[in-house]
Amino acid sequence: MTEAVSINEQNAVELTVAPSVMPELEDLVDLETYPIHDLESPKRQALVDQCRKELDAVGCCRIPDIIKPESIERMRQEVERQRDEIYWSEDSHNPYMTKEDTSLPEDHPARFFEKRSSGFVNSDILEQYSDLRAIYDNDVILQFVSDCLGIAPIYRWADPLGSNPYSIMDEGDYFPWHFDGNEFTVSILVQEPEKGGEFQYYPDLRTPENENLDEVARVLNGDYSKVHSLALRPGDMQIFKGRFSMHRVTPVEGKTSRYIALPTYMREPDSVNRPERAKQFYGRALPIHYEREANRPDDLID
Ligand SMILES: O=C(O)CCC(=O)C(=O)O
Ligand SMILES: [Fe+2]
Repeated sequence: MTEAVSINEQNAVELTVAPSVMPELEDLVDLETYPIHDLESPKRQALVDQCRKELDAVGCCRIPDIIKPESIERMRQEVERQRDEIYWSEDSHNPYMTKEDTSLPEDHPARFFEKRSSGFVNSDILEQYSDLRAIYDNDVILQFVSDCLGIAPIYRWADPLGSNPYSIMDEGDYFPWHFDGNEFTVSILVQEPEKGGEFQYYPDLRTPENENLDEVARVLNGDYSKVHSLALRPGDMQIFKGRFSMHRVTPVEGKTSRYIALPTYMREPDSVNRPERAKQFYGRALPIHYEREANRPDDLID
């Protein structure tokens, strides 16, 4: 067992000890309410049907209180222990996380830049017996997400930094409008801010065949008539299609930081973030990001 002292810059000093065994599925998920391990269970079938309906209707589904409070608390403590390892960045981004291209018309959405400030605990530094790692590695959960999406097979993302990070936002931090490099994301709020930090998204704004640039530009210019807002609560699990639904997180208000776990999934096993996106989000690009740059999941700008 390793002992770690961590200092939360905004709050108090906390002493917690990293877990010494890998949590099992029943330590992570409320299996009584949600028997996702029992493929024959009518309860599971009803839940999957409900999730599919929600995903079709509003591009996102929410499963309340599926992750056990003890697991949420262990994840919160893991983030606190990792506070010194958080990659913080302040940068300007367009929705595609590409560099400015001045050959494009000025009103092209790729020329719309907003300032982001936030941090990530990248997937490669999760602790050995991390609950987030356990959630991501669990095949029952993978199968469940696949069934909810109605897409099979799906794969865990091959990106070593972005596959299952924690996203961290302190007071005043803002995560601007963007599409993700991966197709599907499960989000699990680990610590709720006092105010703000609201997840907003436009369901299925683009498809692999259609960038829908005019509509993207309308949203960026402030037309939020088709934008949905998600009330995230610690313990809930959301499944959303971040590559196709443009989304953002509004500024966090108050001294309590917003922590969220973000396991991600793909329809194919090999592609990773483009190097530029890896640098902008996670602070560095690794050899794999350059080696696989030509290997894209679709022809979207990114
Ligand atoms: O913090 C969230 O809810 C989502 C963050 C996000 O969109 C991302 O990391 O790509
Ligand atoms: Fe995102």
